Amino acid sequence: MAQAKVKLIRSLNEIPRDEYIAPGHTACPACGALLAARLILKATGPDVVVVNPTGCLEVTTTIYPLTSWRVPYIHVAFENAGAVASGVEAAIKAMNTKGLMRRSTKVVVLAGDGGTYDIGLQSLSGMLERGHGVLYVLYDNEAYMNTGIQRSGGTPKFARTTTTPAGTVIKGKIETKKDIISIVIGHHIPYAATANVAFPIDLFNKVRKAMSYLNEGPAFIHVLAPCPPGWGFPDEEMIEIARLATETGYFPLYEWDHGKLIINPPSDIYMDKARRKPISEFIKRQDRFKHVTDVEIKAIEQEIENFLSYLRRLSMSSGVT
Ligand SMILES: Cc1ncc(C[n+]2csc(CCOP(=O)(O)OP(=O)(O)O)c2C)c(N)n1
Ligand SMILES: [Mg+2]
Repeated sequence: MAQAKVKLIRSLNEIPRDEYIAPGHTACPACGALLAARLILKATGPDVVVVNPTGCLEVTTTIYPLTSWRVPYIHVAFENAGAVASGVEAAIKAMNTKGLMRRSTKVVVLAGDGGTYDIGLQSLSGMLERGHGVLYVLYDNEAYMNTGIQRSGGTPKFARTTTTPAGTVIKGKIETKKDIISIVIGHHIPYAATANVAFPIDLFNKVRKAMSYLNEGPAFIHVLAPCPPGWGFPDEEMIEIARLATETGYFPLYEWDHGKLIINPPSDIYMDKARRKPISEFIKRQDRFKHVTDVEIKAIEQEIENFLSYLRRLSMSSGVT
């Protein structure tokens, strides 16, 4: 297994103070997506080209004629972030080969769940299949937030959105959240991981690690980015809610590093049901789950149990490639 060639950090003080997204953007207070993007760019540093499909992160940072981006930035259509990122990466390679530039500029996609689970999935798959050395970050606020909270393939079961109302016929979304990491690792890329804005050291280190692997191929990071207006909780509770997502097993932290699945702290201790917080602590604090009763809570609990045991099996059976 290739080892990450980077120094990993252990404390918040080691996260650089540099900001590559300028203030003055119009993101909501406590926007998980904006925080994710800030942290990610602190880890990549400025020698990157950001590719960002339409969504909240884009509309709040690029209001004509202004921009908050202090790094080169391309806004792309909803469906083609993977294709555009592939082109930019190939162009950088070609220009270096032809002696037109001598830089190791990296390409980073920052895409929402709608742009990744659903409409951009085809171009993401093409990018992964062709093996472009691009870091693709999915910031997951679990719905199409920018257009007013419609369900996506990343919306969890039972969540109420404007297209999955909760009433007498259905209780929010009927389908289960897509397992995007399993789809991604099906492309046998060097690195894929989950991360959460409430665990910034883990997130920072995963970005650094992913960047160090880009000479071998693509890397993918799935970041949970809660949305206070979309999920329905007070702004000041954003980090607490994000932390509960991991502490209840709802959003486990793990990484797929060269064919081996590793369950990261603190999720390793939450594999044990007795040490996990009850899922109701996460669910009951959000308006999108207001209609949920003990019956649905039991079903969610069972889904978590099933997914964690799948992860456990994968971590035991996965080997070194
Ligand atoms: C092809 C296409 N279909 C629909 C839209 C309208 N649209 C713009 S942003 C958006 C929602 C984006 O959702 P997501 O990717 O989850 O990002 P978020 O807004 O949640 O950050 C939609 C549906 C569009 N711009 N292009
Ligand atoms: Mg979204």
